Amino acid sequence: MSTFRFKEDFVWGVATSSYQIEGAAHEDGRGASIWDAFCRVPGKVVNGESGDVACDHYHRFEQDLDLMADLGVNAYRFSIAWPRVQPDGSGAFNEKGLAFYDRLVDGLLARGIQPFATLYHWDLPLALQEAQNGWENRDTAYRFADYARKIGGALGDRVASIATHNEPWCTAWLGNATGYFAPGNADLKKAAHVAHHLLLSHGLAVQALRADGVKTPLGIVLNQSPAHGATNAPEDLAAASLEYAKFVRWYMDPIFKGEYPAEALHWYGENGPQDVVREGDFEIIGAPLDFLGINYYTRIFASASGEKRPPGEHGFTDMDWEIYPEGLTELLTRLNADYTLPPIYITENGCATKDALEHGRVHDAQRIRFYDLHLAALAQAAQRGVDVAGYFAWSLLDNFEWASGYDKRFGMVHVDYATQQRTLKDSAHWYRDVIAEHAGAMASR
Ligand code: IFM
Repeated sequence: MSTFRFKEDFVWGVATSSYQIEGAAHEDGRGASIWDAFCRVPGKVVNGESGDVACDHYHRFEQDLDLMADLGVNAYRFSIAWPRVQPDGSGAFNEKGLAFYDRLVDGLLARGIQPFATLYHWDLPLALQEAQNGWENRDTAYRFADYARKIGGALGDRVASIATHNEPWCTAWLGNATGYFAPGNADLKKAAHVAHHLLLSHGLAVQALRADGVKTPLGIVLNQSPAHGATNAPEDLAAASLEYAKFVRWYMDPIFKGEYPAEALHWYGENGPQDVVREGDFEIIGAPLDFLGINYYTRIFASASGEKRPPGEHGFTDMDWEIYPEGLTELLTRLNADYTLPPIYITENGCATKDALEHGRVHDAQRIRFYDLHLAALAQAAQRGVDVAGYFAWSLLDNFEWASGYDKRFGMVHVDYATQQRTLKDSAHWYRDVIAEHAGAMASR
């Protein structure tokens, strides 16, 4: 018996993204993405791996939809590969690519599963990067809005929601400040420019979809964490406040308050976004939203004093991320106090664990505990007045974990990459029971 309860129409989902699962990188007219190119740069991805084949979901999606139906989820969050539907990121669209998402959405609806679409989960058409430096260029925001309109027209009548971006912090920061992700730039000013253009593209897309009469709920997905100082010393607390401003408020404040946080702007100094911010941008970025998606994995630990992160009550995942469920309650209650927000979905939450497939079973007890603790923390936030609409476990399948390649497994379904055999892990059985129990409890009310 689980200890948490959610409202009657709570959305129980699983999430994935295009480049991480689809494969079929060179089929049916798909263009190249920045990740196709990045994976070929020696040393960027563990074992030189790529999403060329991944989970071969492009060919096996019917089987994967059956898995979801078997789990009893009522929603599936997926992303659309921009280069699959518009190979160059501008100009002609690719009918075969669009047809794939058509089949996917229809397959979900046929199984009673609500499709939650994300327009951008990091796979920018390579042509836009090569021709105009991708998100560094303001024009890419306008190309994104055109692409959004196309998807709105093609799928808007059938999907349950459209999120513009997934985790723009990762695109901006990991892709451009540290070079850890595609396109691999290590330049703070570029990162600030990219972040601004991502936010702008979000607002432009929302405006364009609304202008086209798309009625689907629209939102954005942000990765967020509370930030804690190593000690209560003023320098540690100041470090935590700055990290929170750079990670959370850098995206939330423009969208919900119409400005960048002064604290982080000060830190960026001459490397900030000022050269690319134009009059009227914040009105576009602040276009009203129907939902906010939050991806939660861990907390930020900030130490100016050199104090190390303590081992923690729940330990660490295979990504070496601290398991800190109470941070989810803390984050959501703080957001609820700081902003006027639309309903919130937890659009990702999960953990990589060292899984072993033995005799057809994967005993991923750590993952079950992780989900259990975080769902309880989420229910706490709901009790404290946060409007929590749903939860998407990351991820349905083991998949291509970006710079970590296939080494890290986040799925509740195990994938044997040599055979593409799917096996439900213990956590998948557990999640099915939780969903069923919840549905049963609701029915007997
Ligand atoms: O796999 C990623 C996903 O693409 C974005 N959010 C975090 C996950 C785990 O690292």
